[in-house]
Amino acid sequence: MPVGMTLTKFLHEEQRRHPDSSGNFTSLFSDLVTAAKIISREVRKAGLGGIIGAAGTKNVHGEEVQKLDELANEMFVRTMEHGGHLAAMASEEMDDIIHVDGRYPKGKYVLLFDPLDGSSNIDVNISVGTIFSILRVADGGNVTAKDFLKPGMEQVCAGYILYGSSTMLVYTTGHGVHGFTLDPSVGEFFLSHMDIKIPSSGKIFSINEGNSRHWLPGTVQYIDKIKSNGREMTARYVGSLVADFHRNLLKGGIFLYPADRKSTRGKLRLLYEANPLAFIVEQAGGAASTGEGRIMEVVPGELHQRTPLIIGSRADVEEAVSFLNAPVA
Ligand code: AHM
Ligand code: MG
Repeated sequence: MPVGMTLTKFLHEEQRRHPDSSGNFTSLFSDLVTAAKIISREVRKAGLGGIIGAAGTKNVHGEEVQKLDELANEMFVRTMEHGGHLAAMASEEMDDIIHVDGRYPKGKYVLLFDPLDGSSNIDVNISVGTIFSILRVADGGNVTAKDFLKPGMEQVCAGYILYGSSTMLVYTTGHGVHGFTLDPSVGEFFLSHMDIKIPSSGKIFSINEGNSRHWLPGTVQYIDKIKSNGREMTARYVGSLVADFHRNLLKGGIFLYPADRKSTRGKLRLLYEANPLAFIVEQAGGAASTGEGRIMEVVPGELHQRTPLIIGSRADVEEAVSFLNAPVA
């Protein structure tokens, strides 16, 4: 792996290697990296700024406090809107799509994002992250919510920024998955994980067992099986999808937020969470399923659609899906 390879340099080299990736895209991605650095800075000082608590409270200066997830949302929009490469955005935090302000030129991409995934973990200093997905649109001047309702296979780029023990950016444009770590003293992301491949199976399973009373029989049988078949599985569940996913991507294993009797369509959002992570995991050699089919092939019906998500090492996902689909005995 090349030493001292910055994300900016890597993006330019990728652009040269893959003639299908345009300069516009590289420039859009650079804006995104800037947004990532700004949010990372805010997350790092959240405990000092008094911005971890509920919105509507006042900080020591008597100013209105914004919750960190709302702040991250606003910073993402503000940093991205004037670059000239986006036609519109959609955020997990906002009901409707966000049109690029008329003062700025419109581009041919749309950006979907979850500004701060795992927001229930912010107050307790556990890793959170930003997840993003980029689609190309035919007519940037005339974008509607329908332009966002594309199956995951149409993503041109997806990634996440994890604000963990270090800040990492992991992304794919369909040419493998690469990870970069922010060196805060230099203010640059450096290549730290080149061409990430997820192990074909792993020992980790991640599921909220507190929901077990709502589970469908297939989920019960699958979890019973992996706990008792001598494979020495270990449970890990942080409750920030992006953190649980990242760990399993590097170590191998499976994450499940299946449909159950309480959340009949699952909990996680197809466009902001499942699709981008599905693109990444497939590029890393893994798999992502709704329990019935490939996540990347689901045709969305609405912006904030939920989906069951079973994602991780390919063999583990295939095994889980065979249980979830099994006829009830
Ligand atoms: P959020 O986007 O509002 O933070 O919600 C999504 C989060 C995921 O990060 C995480 O995997 C999941 O919700 C945890 O849900 P639960 O607490 O039901 O296990
Ligand atoms: Mg989320």
